[in-house]
Amino acid sequence: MTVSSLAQNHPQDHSPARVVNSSNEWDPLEEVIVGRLSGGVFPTWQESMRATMPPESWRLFQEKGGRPFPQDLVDAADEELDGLARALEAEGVKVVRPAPADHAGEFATPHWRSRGGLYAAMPRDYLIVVGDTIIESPMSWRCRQFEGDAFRPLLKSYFDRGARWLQAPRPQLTDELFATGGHHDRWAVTEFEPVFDAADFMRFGRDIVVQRSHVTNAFGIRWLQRAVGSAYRVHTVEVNDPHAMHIDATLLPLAPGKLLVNPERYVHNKLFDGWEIRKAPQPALPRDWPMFFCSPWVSMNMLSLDERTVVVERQEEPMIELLTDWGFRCIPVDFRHVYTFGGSFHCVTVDVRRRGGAGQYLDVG
Ligand code: DAV
Repeated sequence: MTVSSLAQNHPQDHSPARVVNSSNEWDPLEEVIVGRLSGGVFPTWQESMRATMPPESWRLFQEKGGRPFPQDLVDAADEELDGLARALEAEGVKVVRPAPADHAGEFATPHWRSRGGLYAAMPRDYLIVVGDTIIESPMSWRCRQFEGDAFRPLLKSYFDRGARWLQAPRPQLTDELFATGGHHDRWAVTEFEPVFDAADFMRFGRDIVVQRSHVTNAFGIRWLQRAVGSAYRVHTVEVNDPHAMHIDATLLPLAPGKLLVNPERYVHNKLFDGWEIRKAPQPALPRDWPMFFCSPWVSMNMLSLDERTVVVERQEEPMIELLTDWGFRCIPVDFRHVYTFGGSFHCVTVDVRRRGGAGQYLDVG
């Protein structure tokens, strides 16, 4: 590639080190956002949640929407989030956090109202970095409509320092979007308007893999493809997950050629021809652990610091064994109390900057 074609690719780039720069899940991590749980409230119920949330949570959300989570659980999870931040800093990674916020405020649009927001604990659900661009998602849970506010100071600061900053069209989230009441054959969202959660996408350099889910429709996937442009190619993959919401407890690339998969959900795909695929071990979490939002498979929801180093939950011993055997160095961090709120290390982070560019890693024929 000539110098002039590089310049055309990045006309806005005035300095060699871009403040936002990440195209995959494994290049050396330099800066990361770590979420925060304090001020979080139970989500306000909407019918489309039935498709993804554990049945024990349905009544809880219906009754407690907008009210604070139990303080002792919040404190325990926030302590673990602080512990993750310290572990990352000890590895030389710059950690930034959203400011503490109160998510209890009611809000309404001309079409619907929500008893409150949710939290700023899972920035991966909301933000995706593609190259030098950071994108805010059009999330389909009404209670999450203003979740991005907690991250605005960070986004403005990245913009000031040269990042490209996009927000997907604000979704209306009217009833037309939701295919509930037995009228949907597969997904809880229709094609009324573009919606997605950023966590349904997984980045492999110039190729981005996405799953359709109960929060991500084909319209949303088309929007993201056009927003990132032809330098990137978005591939929709099939997964075996009737409750699909977020791809990062289904497949996780840990290094070029090394893909960790959920043995219950992964469906063979020729995109990964030439990759070594290993199955995640059964999660080690006790069956009676409170899980408001997700399955115990967040055991495989991990964060890579580089091609050899993975942050892993301290008590997931079978996972630590598998990773060590596969040649990785494990950084064990306590995180079970965060699991309760719907995610682990990948969900609670956004890798803002990794050292490296957008290579080609997948077999796209
Ligand atoms: O396994 O319930 C969790 C993914 C969270 N981002 C699951 C999906």
